[in-house]
Amino acid sequence: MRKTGLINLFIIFSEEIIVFDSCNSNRGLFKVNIMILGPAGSGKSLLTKSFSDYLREEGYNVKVINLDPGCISLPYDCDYDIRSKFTIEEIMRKEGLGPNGALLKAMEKLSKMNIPSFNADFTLIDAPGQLEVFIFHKAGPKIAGKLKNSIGVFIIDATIGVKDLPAAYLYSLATRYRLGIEMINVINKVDLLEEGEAEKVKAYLINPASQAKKIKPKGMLSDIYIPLSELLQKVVPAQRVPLLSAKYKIGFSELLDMLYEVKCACGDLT
Ligand SMILES: Nc1nc2c(ncn2[C@@H]2O[C@H](COP(=O)(O)OP(=O)(O)OP(=O)(O)O)[C@@H](O)[C@H]2O)c(=O)[nH]1
Ligand SMILES: [Mg+2]
Repeated sequence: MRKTGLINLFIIFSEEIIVFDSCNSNRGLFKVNIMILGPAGSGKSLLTKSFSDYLREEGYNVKVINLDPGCISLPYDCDYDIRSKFTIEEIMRKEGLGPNGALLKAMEKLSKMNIPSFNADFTLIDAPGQLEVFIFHKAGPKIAGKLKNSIGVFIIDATIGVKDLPAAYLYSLATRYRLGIEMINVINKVDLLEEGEAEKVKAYLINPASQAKKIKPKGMLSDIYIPLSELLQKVVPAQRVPLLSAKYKIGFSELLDMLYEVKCACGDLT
């Protein structure tokens, strides 16, 4: 049963049918691309699987795209898989390249291709495993630019710990800056944290400057931790941060709410 589906309006523009769902509640989300981004191993593929399952259980029409040409297996069935065009292994073999050279080549190829656009409420896009190659290569912004109406979900691995959060946060900022898309930061793998630790992580991300003073970092870190946290406070928009577990499907309704809020641009994300 769709969570908020009270009224559906069908509006026909030329060949396209646009469905506005429950227009009385700001939940008219339609045809949104969700790019699942994050460092290697942060849980992009598992989140793609479990969040797409969750959305389907909520009654949404969901499609899934895999843009990672380097993976061997995936935990979900996809509607479009870049590996049907090329894989890292193939490029390495055919072009005599090492893994990183093949990755660069793959990103170039990807930037020249058309990525399908589905008529679905949500299209989840599992980004390449080596995020740094994707975002720092010129292909990354090109690929993101092809995807209309997209929102990034940037995964921070909960196990990084509060002291190292500024580094993860900077990575998310760099990704947002390079790809030029709206971004929601999420913390994944909260099931692995001790009680109380998840709340500390969340408090830092919402209010880095004041939390940094409580953490009292030592050594070289102390010189940069507080100024860096103050800078983050200035440049990162105040936003609440869903605590997720892709493994146990925790925090998904908060993430869904935030996606709606970003899309309708009228929500308050704090
Ligand atoms: N405990 C726990 N493990 C998780 C969670 N999410 C992902 N994992 C595990 O983390 C590992 C990496 O998950 P993936 O989904 O492959 O991560 P990824 O970001 O797609 O990895 P690459 O594509 O290789 O960069 C796997 O062993 C997952 O089972 C979570 O919420 N909790
Ligand atoms: Mg993956």
